[in-house]
Amino acid sequence: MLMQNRVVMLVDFDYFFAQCEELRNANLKDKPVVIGVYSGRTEESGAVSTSNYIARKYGVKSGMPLFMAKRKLKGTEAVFLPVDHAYYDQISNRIMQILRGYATSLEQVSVDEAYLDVTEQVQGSFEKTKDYAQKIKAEVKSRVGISFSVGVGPNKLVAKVACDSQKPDGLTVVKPEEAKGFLAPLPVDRLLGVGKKTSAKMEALGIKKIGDLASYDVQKLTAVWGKILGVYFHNAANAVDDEPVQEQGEAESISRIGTLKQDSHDLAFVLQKTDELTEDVAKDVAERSVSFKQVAIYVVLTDLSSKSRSLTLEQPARDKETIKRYVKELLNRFLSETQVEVRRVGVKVSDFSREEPHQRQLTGFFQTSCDQ
Ligand code: DCP
Ligand code: CA
Ligand code: CA
Repeated sequence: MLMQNRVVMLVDFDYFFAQCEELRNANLKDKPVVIGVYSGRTEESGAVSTSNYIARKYGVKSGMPLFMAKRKLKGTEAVFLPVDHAYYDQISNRIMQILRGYATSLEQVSVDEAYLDVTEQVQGSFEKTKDYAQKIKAEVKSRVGISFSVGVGPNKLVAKVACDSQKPDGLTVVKPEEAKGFLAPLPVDRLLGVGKKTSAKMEALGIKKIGDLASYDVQKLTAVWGKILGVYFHNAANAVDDEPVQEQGEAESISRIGTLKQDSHDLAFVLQKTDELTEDVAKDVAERSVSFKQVAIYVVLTDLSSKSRSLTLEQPARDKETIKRYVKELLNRFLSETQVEVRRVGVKVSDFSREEPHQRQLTGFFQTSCDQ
């Protein structure tokens, strides 16, 4: 089979966790913002998850201890915030959903990264990809408010390196005939799978740049790293990568979590909040056109302990009322087991399938009959 010229895009959201925080609090935008993972041992202990580009100018980096980031930002108006994964997942899902509409296949590789195969959409033309990428950027910016960087190439490997070469809000297009030349001057560790150890070993062999690796004898590479890895390095350096953009299965769950206006042990009061959350969960379910078989609640109590309860339905469902009914049942049971008040509460559906729920055909039947 003749391999058609592919057009592959990598989308990587800019300073993602920090940008999400800026989105819900515009006051942060002109200040250094650091998102921290607090280990909980002392108030200060923990590491930097990410930071906005203002904080990066002061030398703040992901993985750095928080006390060090604080030291670097001393005297500034820096804001430190704890990670809020549920919120970032929510934003990520919304963007991924939009991106899906622009590609034949989408492969999500992390919360803030996805490969898109857009060959058909741009008719295999790299000339058209710049406008196409701009259009996607503009739509995500206006609908969600998040900016991202894009790399376009003839395969995933080149798209990834292209994306990394210009951030934030970058757009880098590398045509097939430019790919080898684009990679050649870059250090070998820019290739996926070449870490510190490997690059040190390569340097000892006189291989520093990707170009050095591309022209290095492949037999010698396999002698050192074995056949699979040796051939991979050789191909990668030569911009050869046939890995398809592969849809992963459905995301495991859709959830929302929120804080009650006041701590409470009252079922009706807590239900007001979960009903509100269920509205959003149900919207996502409808948008993704999936059915779920599991409904769960997540509860954070005033003593900060957290609990979850779930139940499995006999038939897959996709409607809001089903979620509300089972959330009520789960909450009712839960509240009767504890005296402690609830502080935060979450709703989650999971165990997805795409099959139409049994009832829908019936409901559809009744609706059409009534309309007539
Ligand atoms: N992350 C983390 N710890 C790390 C690296 C990343 O918790 N050591 C999290 C926070 C990031 C998110 O993953 O927001 C995505 O990671 P990226 O490496 O893509 O970094 P950013 O999106 O923050 O910044 P960039 O603009 O460089 O992509
Ligand atoms: Ca990113
Ligand atoms: Ca990333």
